Amino acid sequence: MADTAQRQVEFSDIWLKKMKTVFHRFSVNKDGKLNRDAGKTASARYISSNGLKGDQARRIREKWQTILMMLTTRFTAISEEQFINSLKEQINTDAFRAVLKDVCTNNFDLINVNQRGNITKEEMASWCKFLGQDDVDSFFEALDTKKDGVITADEWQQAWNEFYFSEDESSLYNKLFGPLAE
Ligand SMILES: [Ca+2]
Repeated sequence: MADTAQRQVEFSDIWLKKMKTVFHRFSVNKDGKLNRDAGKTASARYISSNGLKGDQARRIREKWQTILMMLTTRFTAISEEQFINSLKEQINTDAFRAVLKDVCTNNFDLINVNQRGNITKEEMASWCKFLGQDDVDSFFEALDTKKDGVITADEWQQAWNEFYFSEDESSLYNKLFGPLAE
């Protein structure tokens, strides 16, 4: 498990499904595109469901925009096909892995609404709601590998590495972005 980040991705069916899932989870506007508008819609939804105001709301909006810009790389709007092709081109490069690490950090920061360093179960429940992930308890338990009741940045990074680089069909992390797309 420790060497996932070094593994070469071979674009298996399970991997393609996972990447499609990411696209569908973030392209919330249902226009078939991932773009900044999708970021605005998603952040508005997230801010409202967390009841955030002022600086907290502003921070969340900025995080969403950062994540969306990183996910769409050089495009302003990206289709599912472009998204998958762009991932195939880049996933096995060191440059992409560095960017992905940044996206992961931004995502951790986004979920960590209360900014206390670790993600609590309550914070994760909000994120699960966004993902359409019903079983918060088992999701949280799978992520909390050190079993201390919070998700640390390391645990989150580990989950992202497994999700993006593992092609194991039975990995606990396959549902990191919610139920898998078909
Ligand atoms: Ca933990």
